[in-house]
Amino acid sequence: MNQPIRSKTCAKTYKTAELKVLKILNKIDSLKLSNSYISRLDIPRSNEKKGFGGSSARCTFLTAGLIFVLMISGRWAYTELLGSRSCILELPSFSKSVFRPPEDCSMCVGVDDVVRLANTTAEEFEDKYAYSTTPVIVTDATDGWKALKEFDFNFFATFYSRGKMGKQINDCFYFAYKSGLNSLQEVFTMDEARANLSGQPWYVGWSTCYDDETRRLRSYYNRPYFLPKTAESDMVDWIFMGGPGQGAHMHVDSVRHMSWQAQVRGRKQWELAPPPECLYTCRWISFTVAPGEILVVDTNRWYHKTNVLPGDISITIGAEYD
Ligand SMILES: O=C(O)CCC(=O)C(=O)O
Repeated sequence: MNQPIRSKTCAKTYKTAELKVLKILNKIDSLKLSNSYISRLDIPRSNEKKGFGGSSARCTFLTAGLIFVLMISGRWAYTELLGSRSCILELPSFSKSVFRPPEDCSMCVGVDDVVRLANTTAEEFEDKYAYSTTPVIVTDATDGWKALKEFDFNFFATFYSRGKMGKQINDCFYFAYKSGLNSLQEVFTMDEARANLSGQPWYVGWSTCYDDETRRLRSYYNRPYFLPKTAESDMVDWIFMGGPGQGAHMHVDSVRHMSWQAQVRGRKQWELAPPPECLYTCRWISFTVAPGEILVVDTNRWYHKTNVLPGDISITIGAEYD
């Protein structure tokens, strides 16, 4: 009898905690406080240790235990009964950020701004930045890219109207954000005024998932020259597109590797927030990426949100590298 009641309490505690953190982040955001002001705030820390003995700790422990048991039994059932090596239970993606291990705040202490670089080398980049948590913008890595001239809404509408894209090599990811557009098909059949950014605002993102799709898109841009020589990128690219005032909400990723993102059109503002456990020791960072610039940031560790600035449609293309 007790178990369901406890689980419900746990879920509620999580939801409340999550909402509180989001409220605080939104409040900080709406006050437009400078990074230096936020990091100087005298915030009482007497509650910091409470979590380890109180009901929230019990909830964490119980929920983690429950999930662990479910995963193990799911895996066992699948392997034994169906003879497969795949997992039967896929955790929802939000659980990855809820259950991520606490960060070591040395990842963000002293990282106060984005570094702007030009004329670097793959060796220097690998040495100093490729696998670090310092966000970097490389300003000279898209020279000669056809994408800069040719990518716009109509390019992608035509590109995705051609049907067959080869062999599927990955899951196809699509993010509607607040657009209400539920698929790429809906994106590319929206009315003309909206597509031209004079109707209801929209912003969407998606990953490539067919081999010819990625291959054909890659003929419009090159592998950034500064990536480490040995770094591989799989056949998956990410595209984000939409109008001013729109962007991705604050979140942290759970992808496998570091990634780069080239701003092909438009200007986009990024805000990076330290993980919640480092909010008192690290700063928020905010910067703008302009057309032709490439951003490299560890989105698995920095919480991040984006906002397209007034002007042109924003189109970015990027990929992970190992
Ligand atoms: O480019 C954007 O607007 C969002 C990118 C993002 O959220 C990501 O790469 O995880």
